[in-house]
Amino acid sequence: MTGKPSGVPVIADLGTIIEWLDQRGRLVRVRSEVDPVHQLAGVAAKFEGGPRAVLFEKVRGSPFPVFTGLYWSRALLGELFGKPEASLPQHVAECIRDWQQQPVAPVVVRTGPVKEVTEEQVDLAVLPVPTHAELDAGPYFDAGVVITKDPETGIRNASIQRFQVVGKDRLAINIDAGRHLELCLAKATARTQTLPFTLNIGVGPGLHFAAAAPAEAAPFGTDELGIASRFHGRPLELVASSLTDVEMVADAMFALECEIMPGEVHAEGPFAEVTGYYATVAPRPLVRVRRIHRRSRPVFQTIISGGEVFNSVGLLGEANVLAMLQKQVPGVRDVYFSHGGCGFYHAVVQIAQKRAGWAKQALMATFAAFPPLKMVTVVDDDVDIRNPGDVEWAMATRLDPKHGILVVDNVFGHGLNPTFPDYLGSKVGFDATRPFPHTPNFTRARVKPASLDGVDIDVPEIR
Ligand SMILES: Cc1cc2nc3c(=O)[nH]c(=O)nc-3n(C[C@H](O)[C@H](O)[C@H](O)COP(=O)(O)O)c2cc1C
Ligand SMILES: [Mn+2]
Repeated sequence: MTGKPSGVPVIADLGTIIEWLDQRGRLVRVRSEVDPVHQLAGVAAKFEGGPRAVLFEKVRGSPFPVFTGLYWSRALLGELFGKPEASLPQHVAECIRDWQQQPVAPVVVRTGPVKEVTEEQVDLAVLPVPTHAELDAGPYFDAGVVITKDPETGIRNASIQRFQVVGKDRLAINIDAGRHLELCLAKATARTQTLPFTLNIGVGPGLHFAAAAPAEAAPFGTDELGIASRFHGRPLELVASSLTDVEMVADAMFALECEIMPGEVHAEGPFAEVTGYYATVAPRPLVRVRRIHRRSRPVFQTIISGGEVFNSVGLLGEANVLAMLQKQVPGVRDVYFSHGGCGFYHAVVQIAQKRAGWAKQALMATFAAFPPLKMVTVVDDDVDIRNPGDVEWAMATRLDPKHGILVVDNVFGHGLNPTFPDYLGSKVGFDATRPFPHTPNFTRARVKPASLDGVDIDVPEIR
């Protein structure tokens, strides 16, 4: 990788991250040429969830390599951030809290690696944009950070959206209900203006997490790029665009200068989503790509829907729930968004109850802290919230279905979840904690821990 910024913390720059992974045996290198249509995703799927990310060195039809898998293992993420994996939500919550209390604004610098090359003409076909799942409508950008500005106030917003390639310089974008990008687009439309934005591809997890920070943590009107500054320990660097006043990320691998044309739409979908289902086909906003900037030897980043999204949207959701609960509900210890729950539909909350009724209080506060959640299960502090078997044990032995289940009807949820057509459905909370005060019949049986030091044991091979 040329153009590597010097003195930048590892997590700030994808090029440095790829070298770091390589040195530690955490990078699978696919040296043979792969087809970006289906084959790339099929090979990546073999490594999904494992301790290594994957670099595809040769991708048919493009001179640029493709990288995937940075987020599919919490063990890998924990090592990258230098934190035990179970403490990641707490670490993320602390960085966001520090940013809320003392924002560190990004700085605009004169130039950066992303400006090494500006393509003469916009032709999206030169980029190695993969087509992942069998029924996906075509190639998709799904790992780029969208930076735009509120057309009224000029305050920046950052987010991640999926984009289907629908022409040489055209994309169709999916903006879920309630996103800040939707608000910015509505404001631009009201002024009969286009909405300019930059699509920054190939960035580090500090910026990725900043963009994925939910609205509950980073309300509209705050420049959430500052969260990346907190993760990096120094201000995030941006560079000016050539066509509009919306900046690009100085250390990105690629930055596309784009605009959304108000009122213009194009069929978008199907696309294999994080739910394990295909997103529906519908007319969605059309985007014009006006200019492509890149490093001289860039790496394109893609995300296979699944574990990578569980550990980005999900981890950020966990961090927000944890921060809210620790303020509002005494005794809350930990939160986990289970992967069986698509990473952000089912929260498991651990509480050391101090008083009867607080487990239900935790249920309600959790739903309020992260609207996409559909299910919340609250367990005691002797239950391992990251072990689905242990959580089921608590439900099987401690949940009183008559009094411990809370159902809320007609409530806003995540539109990608097929049980929330048009973003409306029902949610369920399970209080799987012991009755308070605890009685001996709910004391968990345990064997006394024993040491194997100095014990002569013969464990045979199984034949
Ligand atoms: C890999 C990935 C893909 C995502 N795809 C979309 C998408 O297609 N549409 C969308 O509205 N949100 C998507 N999200 C979620 C938003 O980026 C996220 O909720 C973000 O906080 C929205 O920004 P906002 O709070 O400024 O509205 C995606 C998140 C990730 C991590
Ligand atoms: Mn926002």
